[in-house]
Amino acid sequence: MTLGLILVSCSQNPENTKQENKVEYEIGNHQIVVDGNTDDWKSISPTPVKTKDHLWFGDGLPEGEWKGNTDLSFDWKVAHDNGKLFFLFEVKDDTLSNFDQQYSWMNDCIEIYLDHQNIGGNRITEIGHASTLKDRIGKRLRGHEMHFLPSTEPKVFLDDTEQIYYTDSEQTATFRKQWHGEVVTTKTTDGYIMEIAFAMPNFYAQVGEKIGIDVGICDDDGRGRKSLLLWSAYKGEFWLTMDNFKKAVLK
Ligand SMILES: [Ca+2]
Ligand SMILES: [Ca+2]
Repeated sequence: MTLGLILVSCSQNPENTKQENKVEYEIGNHQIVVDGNTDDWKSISPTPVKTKDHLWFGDGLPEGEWKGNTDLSFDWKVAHDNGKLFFLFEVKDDTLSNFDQQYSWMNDCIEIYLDHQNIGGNRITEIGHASTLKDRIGKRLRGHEMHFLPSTEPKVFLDDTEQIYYTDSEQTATFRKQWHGEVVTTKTTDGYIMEIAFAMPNFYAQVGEKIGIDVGICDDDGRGRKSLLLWSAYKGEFWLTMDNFKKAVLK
């Protein structure tokens, strides 16, 4: 990974200062319909997140529980149009979650991390590894960690500093109403597909914007989360700091 070379310079980044570091990713303008049909994504190259290089081992996750790319791996795509961001996740997961775990991230769960202002730094103030989930409430500085459960009726979790991400406390209605959110899950023979689109309240997706972004997927095969694959492959506390998100420009 070349990412490490970029991180050092921005780890002390003061608040509200745009980072001018290297763009690693381009997000093109494409017209997408969120309907479970992936034909309109065909002209966009997939970004693969496969192999154990992407595994994250924090939070007590054991290294040996990931059994290979059929157990969990994914390709993802992203686009923008008319102020919105669009995502396609094509996931290989041999056993789908029952979605009965206490917290969203303990189920099969797609996670999108956005630093839409591209300012890096901590996403939540005064929070460390030892902080409780309740400690986060009301302390968001910037950016978002969003969760999407690929249940038959997808569940969306928008803001973990507004409420704890209990699986039965979804924010899907807010997502649809206030973020003009759209989300569709389709089961496949070896996993699932999710299409997601939204307009962030304080960000209009358009050509020239630079953002920080990372994506990850958790795997529950019946006994709670056993592995997590992260695009950036960053091994630290990715949910607290945005310094390690990849830099993308909207084209
Ligand atoms: Ca699996
Ligand atoms: Ca699973």
